[in-house]
Amino acid sequence: MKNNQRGIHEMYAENPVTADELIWGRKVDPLTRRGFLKNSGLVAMSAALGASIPFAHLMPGGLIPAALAQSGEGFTIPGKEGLIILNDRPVNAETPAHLLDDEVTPGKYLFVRNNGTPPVTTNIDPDAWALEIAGESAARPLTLTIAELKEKFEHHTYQLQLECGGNGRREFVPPAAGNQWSVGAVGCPEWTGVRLRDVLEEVGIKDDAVYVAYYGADTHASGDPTKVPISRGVPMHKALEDEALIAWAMNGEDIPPMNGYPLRLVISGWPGSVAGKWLKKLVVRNIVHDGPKMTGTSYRVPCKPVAPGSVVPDNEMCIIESMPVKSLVTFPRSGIEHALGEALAVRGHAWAGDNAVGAMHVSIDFGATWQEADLKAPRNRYAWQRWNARLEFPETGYYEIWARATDDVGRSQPMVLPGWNPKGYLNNACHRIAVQVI
Ligand SMILES: Nc1nc2c(c(=O)[nH]1)N[C@H]1C(S)=C(S)[C@@H](COP(=O)(O)O)O[C@H]1N2
Ligand SMILES: [Mo]
Repeated sequence: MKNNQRGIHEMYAENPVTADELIWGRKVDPLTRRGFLKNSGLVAMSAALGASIPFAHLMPGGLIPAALAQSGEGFTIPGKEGLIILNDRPVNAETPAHLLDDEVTPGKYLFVRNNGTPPVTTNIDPDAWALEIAGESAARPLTLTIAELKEKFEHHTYQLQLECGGNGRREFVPPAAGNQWSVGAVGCPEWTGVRLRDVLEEVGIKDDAVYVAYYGADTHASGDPTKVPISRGVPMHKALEDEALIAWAMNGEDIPPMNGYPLRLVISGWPGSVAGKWLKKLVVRNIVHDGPKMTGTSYRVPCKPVAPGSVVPDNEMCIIESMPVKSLVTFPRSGIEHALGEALAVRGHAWAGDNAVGAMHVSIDFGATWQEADLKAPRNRYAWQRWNARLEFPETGYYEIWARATDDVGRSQPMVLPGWNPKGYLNNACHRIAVQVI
């Protein structure tokens, strides 16, 4: 069954329309995505899912059933539990959706995204760790130890979401190179540190400052000491926000080694790549920062929509800023059985980059009708928001629960893939889980 599932994935990744036809005999109009399951296909799909599909006539074409779309085996890496390893050199691991159910993401469940080789931090003295603040637009360059940071500046704690720009990459057609993240390169722990703004004020920001960027203690995967794996930044207005932190603690404890111990930048709402781990140096720049992974196709998307597979010239690529509105179903876990006649309590989180989430809806009929879910306010700006719904099913069979968030300016998650881009960023298509009603 495992190999079989991988086969289905590969086929859907190659071409969802032909996959549909080959596997289920479902003819799909590639333009409208309308597909019609003939009796034999319906029988085959029901057999694969182990139940009849009451809303089969509403099921869109070219979409692998959620019950078959779940990720594979769970692994463990030190300090982490149940994460799915996507790459071991460097280590990249995501969290299955049902392990993201906590209001505040515990360290063991926070995903890991490494661009290079993490530093060895087992023998360091965290208080002596030094952070240098320099750059052509820093008036009085300075080096501060963590002990000095803690002593000199006010401490702040916020719950801040962190999502990799490539979260959801796995669904793009044609596929994009890079870690094939499913839905779990996201989390929302609580971070404690000092405001980046307070430290920058101490250093002095020159009038020509436009960007603040980081360097970490990790090394390039090639082993070449002259190369930097990643060095990204944000414009001044983002760096000066209240919630932009230089943090030494996560959930009241040391930051886990793989998430940046002993010091990291946490800037929320934008791709996680702006949140430098193992923070060694900040630079205040008088130009848009040009470090590794700021240029080319890295964390940049076509400024205007392009056809899937397009080659986009460099000057038509724009740096990703706010992440789009998105949500997860974190309970129940996909694939559960549920008794007919009982309401099913469903819940998850929703977030919207620099915005707040304004509304949350769920569907059990492949998006034909939607029911409004209860949505809580965020604990603070940039914290994800809890949503809850109760669902009733009309008869036994296979269902998918689809979840759709809308941000506070009216933008909703799409039900199919949003704009294709060369590196497969910003996929905020609706999350869906499978439920068997018995
Ligand atoms: N020094 C350093 N900082 C980094 C990275 C890295 O590879 N090195 N990866 C970035 C990316 S792409 C993301 S999505 C987040 C991931 O944070 P996490 O591994 O703590 O989940 O860290 C960012 N900060
Ligand atoms: Mo990322």
